[in-house]
Amino acid sequence: MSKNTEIADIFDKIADALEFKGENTFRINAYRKAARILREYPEDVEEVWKNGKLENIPGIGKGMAEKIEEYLKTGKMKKYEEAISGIPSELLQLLNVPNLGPKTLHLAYTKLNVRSLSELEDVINNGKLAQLPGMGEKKVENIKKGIELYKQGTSRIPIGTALPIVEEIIGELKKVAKKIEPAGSLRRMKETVGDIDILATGKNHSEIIEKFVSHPLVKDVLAKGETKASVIVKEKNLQVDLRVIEEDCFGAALQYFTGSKSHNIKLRGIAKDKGLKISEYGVFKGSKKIAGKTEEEVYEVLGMEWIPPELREDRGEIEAAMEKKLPELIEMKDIKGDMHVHSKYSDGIDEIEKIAIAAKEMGYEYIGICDHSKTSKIAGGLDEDELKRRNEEIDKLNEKIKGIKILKGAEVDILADGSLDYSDKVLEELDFVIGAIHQGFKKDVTERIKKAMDNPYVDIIAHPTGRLLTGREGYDVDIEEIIEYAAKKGVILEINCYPDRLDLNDVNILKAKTQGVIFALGTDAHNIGMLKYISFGIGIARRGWLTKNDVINTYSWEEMPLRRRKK
Ligand code: DGT
Ligand code: CA
Ligand code: CA
Repeated sequence: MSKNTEIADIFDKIADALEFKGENTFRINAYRKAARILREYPEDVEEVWKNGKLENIPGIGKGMAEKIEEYLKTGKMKKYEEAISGIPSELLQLLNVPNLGPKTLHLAYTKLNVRSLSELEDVINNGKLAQLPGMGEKKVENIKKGIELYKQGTSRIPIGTALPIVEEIIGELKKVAKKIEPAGSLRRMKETVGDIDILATGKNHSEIIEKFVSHPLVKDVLAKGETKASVIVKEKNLQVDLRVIEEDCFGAALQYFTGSKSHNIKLRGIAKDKGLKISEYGVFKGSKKIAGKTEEEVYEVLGMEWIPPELREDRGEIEAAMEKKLPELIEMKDIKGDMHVHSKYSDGIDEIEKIAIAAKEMGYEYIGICDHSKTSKIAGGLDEDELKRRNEEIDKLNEKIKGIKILKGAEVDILADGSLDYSDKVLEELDFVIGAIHQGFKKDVTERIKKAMDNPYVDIIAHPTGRLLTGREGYDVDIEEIIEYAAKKGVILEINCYPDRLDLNDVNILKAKTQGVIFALGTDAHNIGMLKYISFGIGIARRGWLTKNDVINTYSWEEMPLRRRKK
């Protein structure tokens, strides 16, 4: 784990502890903000400190810089020890349970002596929690839901966390393996993964296995045999399984271990109907092997087109492959720009110029700068004057930098009554507008989003469900109603590519596509390093069966089918 993450975790724990103790929100937010900045900062904080430049990190003031320095020097932080003193360690973890606030947790701790998840579940089941002042059945029901989410969230890992780990391991194994591929849910680009499955071929099996179990990321070796090994890596206790396969059945093994299980079960049925047998070793007619070296030939002997891994969920892909009617899925090379990037004007780290140059280097034609609007104060939202200044800067930069168009966008808050945070006149001056819920997650969200969609200047709705893969349940929103209304009004729905969000998800994307909705990919990048998150969005889009035409980022700016142009 990098020092950035390590210190960010400590700041977050301080914030948790202060929250639990009921201290002032201003101080709590200061730690949360510092944690977020460190987590997202592209450079190694230890290096920055060594160069004496800690206070140059935007948003890190003197007080926080001192605490960071103290930790880097001594491995300790006094403020942290002080904040957590007197609180049982497992208790603070529980603040990550959705729908369980610090006040309720404090009450459960002081009145019912709850110190752990299992004790919390006990007082829910025996009805004692519901009897506490201010609690009641409904609140407890919500906490119970939160616990379920929490349990899922802690056992599965977002693909954004898993993929870099896998790439590091595979990079190392490439030195000794002839072929090496990730399989399982990771290859299918599922938003979270339970464990990682890697397949390899090569002459010297034991050399590959040795290299794997002795990788610097490995914490524990669970099993080590001649063709298979399982390890736990340091970060997030993720389990990684490696199988070394004979080359002539690599395709069959890759197909088998990519799954999904339901996809495989259906294939097996189809094979059987044809008098064939399919296994991880190949496809067999009697005792004769008729396919197995490549995945393509496995699908071919079953009478199908090769199916992209992202589709293998038994959602109709097998039927489509038999009729040779699989969609031509969107790819990275189709993407002409990113529609959701924050600049230094709001809570991003980088100057617009730097973002534009980075986007150009990625081969983009345009980049949509979307800063927050004025009501999002903690996120540095812009008032009308600041927005005007930012727009003027964009105009100047567009003169100056050739080969990339910078778009004047905004991520505009949808307020409590469903109105937008800027007047129509201000919205009209922008190139495009993303409407977003950032407050009142449980209050009339469906109605508010629909009302926002009535405004002709709202082109896109940001992260439509608001869920976070690391634990937040999302808004109280009827997503089906939103999808239907978006289709009716011609509003674009965002696929937010930020790895904690991936919102809309695959299932909702497919639902929306079926109703004729189109989509916008936006990384929600807060620094240029995050522009690469676009690949997670493409993965989810492919899982939602999207083709090039379904996504506005594949159009040139002039031809982009924005709603404001169709009036
Ligand atoms: P995960 O790890 O929970 O994110 O999901 P997967 O899909 O990676 O599942 P995993 O790691 O349990 O197994 C990897 C693949 O192996 C799975 O996608 C399909 C295949 N597989 C596992 N168990 C079975 C099974 O009982 N029958 C069949 N046909 N395939 C299986
Ligand atoms: Ca797996
Ligand atoms: Ca596995």
